[in-house]
Order: sequence, then structure tokens, then C-alpha cells
Amino acid sequence: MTYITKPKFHHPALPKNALGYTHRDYEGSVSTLCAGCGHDSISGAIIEACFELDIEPHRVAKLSGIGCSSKTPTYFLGSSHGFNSVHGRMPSVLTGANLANRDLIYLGVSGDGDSASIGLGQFAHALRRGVNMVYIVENNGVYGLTKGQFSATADRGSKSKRGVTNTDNSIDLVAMALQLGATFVARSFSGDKIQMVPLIKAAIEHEGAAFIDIISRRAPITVAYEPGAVEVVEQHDGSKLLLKKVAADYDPHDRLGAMSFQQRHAAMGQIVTGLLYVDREPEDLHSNFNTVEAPLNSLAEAELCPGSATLAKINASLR
Ligand SMILES: Cc1ncc(C[n+]2csc(CCOP(=O)(O)OP(=O)(O)O)c2C)c(N)n1
Ligand SMILES: [Mg+2]
Repeated sequence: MTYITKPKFHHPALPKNALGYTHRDYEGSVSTLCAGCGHDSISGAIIEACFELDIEPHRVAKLSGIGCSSKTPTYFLGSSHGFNSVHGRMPSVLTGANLANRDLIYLGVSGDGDSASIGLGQFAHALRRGVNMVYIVENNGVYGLTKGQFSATADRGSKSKRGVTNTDNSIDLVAMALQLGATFVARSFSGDKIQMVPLIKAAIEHEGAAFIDIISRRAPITVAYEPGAVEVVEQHDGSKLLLKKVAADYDPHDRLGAMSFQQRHAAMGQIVTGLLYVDREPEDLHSNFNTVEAPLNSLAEAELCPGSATLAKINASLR
């Protein structure tokens, strides 16, 4: 069985948002992931963010690739549009959907295997084109669904559950997103709901390519650490993850500053978290392409077929 539906009844006094919806209206099926998986905490943060933003579920389109992470859209926003695509191909499918209908909120959910291994090219091009979307990578450093092989984001020298040592250098998706021109770049940790929810809300409201790398633990853990602080998280192989949260006086509007901040801390063995960069005036693919505002499925024949005189003019301009 790939999904389990939830019972419909719920407590009559559940809190409601401005639309009169409860959290239940933003949930999906019961998760079939391993108990305690960080991916489920990320689903919980997405549900909370959409509830708090009073989003109508039918205005969201969730798209994903293949992997445990890419399965998670089944476990949230059960009344939204959804498309589970092919391994590593979520970005191009999302781009196509977005070009056809810019009225929806596009939420791309992917894994580190999906985005940093097989889908690296797709990841790069969707970000550099400025597709208006929230792109979340649930980053656990492994191919979880296929039993834990190293992904391209696994640290060099880290040990798998079977004792194999990773000899390859790792890819930092945040560093890449900054270099590629993403207009919103953030990182968080699955055990830090206090940090995740506002980041997801801000990414949804951002009108451009918003990327959030969320480090996802395969065992339950919660953290609460102050801005500017470093949190040490123990890994399954005994190694330690050092999370460095941006300080209150950090300037998130400086792309070069964000790049050097990320690199400096990486050199100290620290992974920076928080809103690392945001462009206050993002451009998106539609403004670059000068596309029509109306969703393509609402255009009538007269707009879609402007007549032979217009066609002759276009042909003449190409001679
Ligand atoms: C074209 C193709 N190659 C390989 C696979 C096998 N496969 C399925 S999921 C996956 C990796 C998933 O890793 P990740 O995206 O990190 O997701 P996780 O399960 O860790 O959340 C692989 C290699 C596939 N489904 N399709
Ligand atoms: Mg993974």
C-alpha cells in the first residue's frame, strides 16, 4: 500500500484560519515513511506555513521527482494539484506548468539525490531562469528510497550505515543556488520548526525562484538555538553536524556577502542556516519572456489563432 487515507472526523474546536480552515484541511494521507524521518517534519512545516498564510489549497500545485522526499507531497495539501514526475525532472515539469498558468503557487519538493545527482542540470537551469516557485530539497545526504547509497551532498569522509567511506567531494546546493542567481536562498534543519515555518512562508510570498535546502535527519531530533549560535547535532555514524544560524544583524540582501559567509563557515566545518539571500526586486521567467498573464487554458480561439495576416508578418520578420 502506498498511502493510507486519514479518518475524516476531527475535534470540533480545532483552531481555524481566516478562511475557516483547520490544519486538517492542509494535511494529506498518513505518511508511510520510516517513523521519525525528518521529511515528515518538513511536511508538517509546509502544512503550518500554508495554514498561517490562509492559502486556498486549490491555488497550490505540488510537484516532485522520485525518492522518499518526492513521495511527501502525498502527505500534505491533499486538496491541492499534484504531479509526481520522473527522477530529477521535477524542475522542467514545474517550469512547463508555471508557463501555462502563472496563477498558481508552485511548490517543488525534491531530494538531494533527485536534485544534486541525477537532476543537477535541471536544478541549475530552473534557478537561473528565475521560475517563480518554492524549491525545497529535503537533504539527507543519501538515496533514502533505494536503501541509503551516498548522494552527491554527502560529506567527504562520512560513513554509510554499512561502513563504506565516501571518497567524493560534496556539492553544497546553497552555494550553487547563490551562484546561479536564485533570488531567495535559505537553509534550515528538519528539527527546527521555528526556523522552517517562517522561511517557507517567506519563500511562498517571494515572486521569483526561491530555494530552501532543508537538512533532513533520519532520526527524530528537535533543536532550538539562537540567531548567531552554533548547534552541534550528532549523526548516526558518530560524526557531528555543526549548524550555524545567521545572526540578527546579518544582511540578507547582499549576494556576494552571502557567498563568502557560506564559504567561510564551510571552511570551519559549519553549515550556515537561515535566510541567506533575498533579492527585493526579483524578476521571474514570465517577465523575461513577456508572456500573457491569463492561464493558457482560459484563452479563446481568437487569442490563440490571431489570423493569417499576423502569421505573414511573423514569417516576414524571420526572413
Ligand atoms: C532514472 C532513475 N534512476 C534511478 C532511480 C532509482 N532511484 C529511485 S529514488 C533514488 C534516489 C532518491 O534519493 P533522494 O532524491 O535523495 O531522495 P530520498 O529518498 O533520500 O528522500 C534513486 C536513485 C529511478 N527511480 N529512476
Ligand atoms: Mg536523499
